[in-house]
Amino acid sequence: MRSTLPFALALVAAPLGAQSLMYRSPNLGGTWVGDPGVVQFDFVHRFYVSPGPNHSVQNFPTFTLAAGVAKNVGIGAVFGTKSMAGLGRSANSTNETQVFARWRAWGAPEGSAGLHVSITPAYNLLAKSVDGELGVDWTTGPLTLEGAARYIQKPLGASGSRAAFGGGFVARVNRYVAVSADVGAFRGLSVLAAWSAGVQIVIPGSPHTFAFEMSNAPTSSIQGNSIGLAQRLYGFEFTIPLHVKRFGQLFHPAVPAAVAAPAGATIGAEVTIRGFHFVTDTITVSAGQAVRWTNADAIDHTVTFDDGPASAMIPQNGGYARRFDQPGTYTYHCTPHPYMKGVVVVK
Ligand SMILES: [Cu+2]
Repeated sequence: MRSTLPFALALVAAPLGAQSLMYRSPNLGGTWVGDPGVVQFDFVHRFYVSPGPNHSVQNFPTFTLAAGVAKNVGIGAVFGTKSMAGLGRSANSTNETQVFARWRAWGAPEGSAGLHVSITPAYNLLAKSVDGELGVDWTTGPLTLEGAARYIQKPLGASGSRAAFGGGFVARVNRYVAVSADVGAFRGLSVLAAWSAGVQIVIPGSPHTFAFEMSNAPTSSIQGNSIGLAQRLYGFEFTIPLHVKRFGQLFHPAVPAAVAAPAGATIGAEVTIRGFHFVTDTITVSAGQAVRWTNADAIDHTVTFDDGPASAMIPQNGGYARRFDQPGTYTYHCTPHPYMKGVVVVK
């Protein structure tokens, strides 16, 4: 094990920082901040089907692109094409862009138990308005309660700064499914409150989350999350974390880093991890020999033995080796994907 330990430590992967809909309802900005090196792309698509003979569909898409730039600090932009912020002095356009920064002032990363507080200063280019949101959420077990206090300098592009408030919850039914709802409204402005309800799912074996949503809010900016339409919109949201490091492989394909055999042992068998499988799921070696695993997937995996020893997260082209001195049957699995299983038989 002497030679595998430093190797394993060197491969401890960065946490899979990702914006997850399991901890945020559709119309609240939440308190998440992407990890440095992760670009977060969220796509909200809502639509309205008009009544009448032609049932024409109006689409209300909002794109969010954000990146972690330091620990607990992110920057980003929100772009919606069917904004109401253009009702004011910017009435010649409905394309709304909001740029923002986000500082997680309190709390551990998203999804952790306890209180989280984020401060989001923003500028709305359509309304020409300096906006901001103080987001708070509290997670305990399957429940996350959320609150938001917003400052909007020029609501809908009109002069006269206003406050807006929002609140909501997410209830996780199990690891993969949650339900949520929220409401947000301006104080002292005669526009409808924004509301939403959603069913969120984690796409198994991926860092992506997906939500089916019902709402009356046309965009997902700070202003958009505070204004409702008279119509009910249906749609979905999809979160896509992009790990910048992975794209480096387009230009500098990683050379397989062969793991040395543990001291005094020879490699008795090789196992490739590919397509969420240990390709040779049962292998046999002699006592005193080692087994070497190599990950051919773009996703990180682990080799975690039921009798204790475990690899760190193994990135693409990375590896792990373990020496077996005692005859027996050693079962193992992948920690992030427990359905990936394998057996080493030592004779
Ligand atoms: Cu895995």
